[in-house]
Amino acid sequence: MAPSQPMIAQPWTVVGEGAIGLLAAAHLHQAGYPVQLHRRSAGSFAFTLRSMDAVVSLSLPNTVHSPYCFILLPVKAYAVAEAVQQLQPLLAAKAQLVLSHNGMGTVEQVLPLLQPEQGLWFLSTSHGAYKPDRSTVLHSGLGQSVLGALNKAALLQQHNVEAAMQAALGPLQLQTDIWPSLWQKLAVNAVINPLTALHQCKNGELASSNYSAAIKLLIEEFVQVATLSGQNFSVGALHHRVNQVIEQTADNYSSMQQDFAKGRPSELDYITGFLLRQAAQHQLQLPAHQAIYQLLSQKSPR
Ligand code: KPL
Repeated sequence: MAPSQPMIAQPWTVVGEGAIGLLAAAHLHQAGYPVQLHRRSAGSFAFTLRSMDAVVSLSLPNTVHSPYCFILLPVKAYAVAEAVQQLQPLLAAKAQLVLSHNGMGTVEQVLPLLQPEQGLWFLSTSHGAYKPDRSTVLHSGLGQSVLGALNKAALLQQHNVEAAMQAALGPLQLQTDIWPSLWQKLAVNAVINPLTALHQCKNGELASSNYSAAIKLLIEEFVQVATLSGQNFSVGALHHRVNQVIEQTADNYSSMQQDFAKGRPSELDYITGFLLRQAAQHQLQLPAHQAIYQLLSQKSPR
């Protein structure tokens, strides 16, 4: 047997100071990876990570080293393309970029912004984290993640990216085709997020019979557009998954509920909006998703 290679922990740059990004950054740091944050304000960022079994305080430097070789970009879908445009001058020729957000439609925006040898990945996670204040991150729900390469240049660095993301947001499953997982997550988000944003309720309230008809319609329409887009799901299996997430996150407010409550931009255009754009390409109408999109669009800026 060949002697095993010593693992070299590659430096990672985490963009922003959102809860999931800081959770990942803290885990990478604990696993021995050099980590820096790329954020607007200068100076290092000190924060405390509280999880079920530990409290850790750490301070991470702000972008000391460039070009960046390994980058985790856990920013909201609507901010991804602009963030990549701004980062591009700082990226190494063979940089590996990992996107992680709700919704779909950013991969098509980002791929043309990359150079031929820059790799693109998507990580979808069910870890729950939030910031009760600016410098505290609460790891509120243990989850898992799936990771998939989105271009050929990513495959050349598979080992390094997979090992780091395992440390950051594991347990991690590497998928050769990440799209079915992203569509399944989209189904959950396209039901729970707009309904909770519209009715300003917790996820668990969707278990009430008041919402059964709306949930059924949204899932049926989702299956129609997914099928035309080459993704086959059964209504029953998606219903089961949506109910499971409603139950598991019953006490949470969805990210879109919170965005609307706080008057912030939301991922509506990358969740419901994405479905409507896909449907339009196939001359398909999605009346339930269309109605919820219109109601929410009137409520707040997207
Ligand atoms: O991903 C979520 C979100 O809030 O954005 C769900 C799964 C709906 C949990 O709330």
